[in-house]
Amino acid sequence: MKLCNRGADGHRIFILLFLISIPLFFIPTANTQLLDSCSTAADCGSGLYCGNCPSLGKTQPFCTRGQATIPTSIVSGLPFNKYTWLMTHNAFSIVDAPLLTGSQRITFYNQEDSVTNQLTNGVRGLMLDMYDFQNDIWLCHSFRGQCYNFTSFEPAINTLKEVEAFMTKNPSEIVTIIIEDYVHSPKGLTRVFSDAGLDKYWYPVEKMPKKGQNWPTVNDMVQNNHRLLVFTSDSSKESGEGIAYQWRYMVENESGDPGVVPGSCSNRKESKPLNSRSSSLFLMNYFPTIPVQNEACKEHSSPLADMAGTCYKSAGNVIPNFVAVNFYMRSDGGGVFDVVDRMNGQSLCGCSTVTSCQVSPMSFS
Ligand SMILES: *[C@@H]1O[C@H](CO)[C@@H](O)[C@H](O)[C@H]1NC(C)=O
Ligand SMILES: CC(=O)N[C@H]1CO[C@H](CO)[C@@H](O)[C@@H]1O
Repeated sequence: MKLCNRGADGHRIFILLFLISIPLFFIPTANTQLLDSCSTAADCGSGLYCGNCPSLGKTQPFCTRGQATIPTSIVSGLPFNKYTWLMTHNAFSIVDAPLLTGSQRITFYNQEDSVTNQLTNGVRGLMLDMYDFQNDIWLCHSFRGQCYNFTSFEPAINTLKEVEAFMTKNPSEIVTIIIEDYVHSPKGLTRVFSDAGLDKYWYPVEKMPKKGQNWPTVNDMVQNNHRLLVFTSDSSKESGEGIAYQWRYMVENESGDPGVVPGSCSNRKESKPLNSRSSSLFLMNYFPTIPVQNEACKEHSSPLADMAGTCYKSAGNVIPNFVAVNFYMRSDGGGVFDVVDRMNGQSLCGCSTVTSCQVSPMSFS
């Protein structure tokens, strides 16, 4: 039997909050709803921000979703691989990031807010490109396996410390990091993660399911403090440093432009076929090769929902565990947040969206 809450959309809750707020604040215009017009985020209700989408002909700013639902706060106790998480592609490649080497940067940007803000908004997966640079490990959006001043962002430890601070403050949250790994300095990655204080949350590679079995439940992972999953694209790091080689644990369909062709969802060449059952995690890439801020809201509207259906079929009816996007907050309303909620609803309780699932008695917040 399906246990879905009937009519449990934000609507009723909003009206309730609205009615409560009137006597308290006497501001009848407060708590503007999704899609209402706005001039700043303060005009919009909680979890919303003030966005726009000129590429869909919407010239006036309006309230759009800006925060993910944390699925474990509604349904807990299931294996980690039953959940879908929002992931930011090149989480570090942030518009307006300071120029630490003094050189102008010549590269593409993929996000607009800090990693701390991304995590606070419910992003639980970060894609980071790591390089040897200036006798340290840096995050760079570069090419040919080498970082230059003009493609550099910041020392990796800065971002990893943001992750550490978030995980320490939020002891029941699980975070996944996927490294595009160009680091050759011996034990360089091991050192930077441990210097950031992240080794205490490390999920041991020897405990990762290797034959497509279920992962432990999210509750077990939290109880054991195995809350940080790190994957590298460099296969030698698994035996060398105990860092999981991504392609042993995960299938991934094609990224970049081939990943956004409607009706097609092919695996990228490093990945096993999407319908392979020998990996229990599935990452769905959904971003064009060249990121364009003003186009992202269009990409995150109906084409994303359609693609989610296509990839679900290609993967043999498996729902993605990670949906990786650029400019994650951009949408024409619900965006990637709604898509992830629908995926979680389907896989966690068989309901149309996760907010319709009945709260499980064992839920932790
Ligand atoms: C890169 O930046 C550093 C300062 O951080 C500077 O010392 C170095 O000369 C720069 N390299 C080039 C090639 O501009
Ligand atoms: C190798 C593999 O699994 N490829 C599949 C990727 O998805 C498309 C459908 O979108 C299938 O046709 C391929 O077989």
